Amino acid sequence: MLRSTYIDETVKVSIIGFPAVGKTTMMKMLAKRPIEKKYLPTQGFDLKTVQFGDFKLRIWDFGGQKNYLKTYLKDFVVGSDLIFIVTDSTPKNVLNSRQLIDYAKEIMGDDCPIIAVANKQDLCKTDGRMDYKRVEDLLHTKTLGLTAIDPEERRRLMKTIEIELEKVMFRRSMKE
Ligand SMILES: Nc1nc2c(ncn2[C@@H]2O[C@H](COP(=O)(O)OP(=O)(O)OP(=O)(O)O)[C@@H](O)[C@H]2O)c(=O)[nH]1
Ligand SMILES: [Mg+2]
Repeated sequence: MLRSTYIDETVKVSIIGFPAVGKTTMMKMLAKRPIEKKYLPTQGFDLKTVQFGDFKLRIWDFGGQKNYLKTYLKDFVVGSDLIFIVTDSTPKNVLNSRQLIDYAKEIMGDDCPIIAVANKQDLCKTDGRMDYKRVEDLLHTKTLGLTAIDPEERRRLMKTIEIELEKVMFRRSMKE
């Protein structure tokens, strides 16, 4: 487990993506909340705190509808230490998600790692969704394959966060 020099060092994690790709489901997985399969679109954004070793992860789950992305993204993504861009792994959604990656980069510069999530990997075999490697090739961004409705996958997601946190801590120590 990654340790910090500070107790409860706070890290801001933003989860961004178009509607119904699985952002809230991913947030629930992280927060170890029961996963509800019924789709309830997030209005605005939702915020949860998850303790992870010495770290407090402040997780921002942004509603994917256009008006919310427009209204909230610019002001509230600022200060992120790590950004997840979630896709549902369909070709159309993945290609559209490029603009979100560009937008996040525009807001954050090179200061903040951006990880793409190829979600709904459970559906790859049935409906032509792309595997995470293909998504990674299209997005030119480090990509994690995920099935957010499967709580067994939490450990893998946390491992990715842990690796990124090491980089965040390194960057912070350089700034001190
Ligand atoms: N099969 C499958 N369904 C998933 C997966 N992840 C999420 N879903 C389903 O996709 C639907 C939308 O999930 P949400 O997490 O609410 O989507 P969202 O990205 O938060 O949507 P907005 O809040 O509208 O932006 C729900 O019915 C989830 O159960 C997955 O990995 N596989
Ligand atoms: Mg949501």
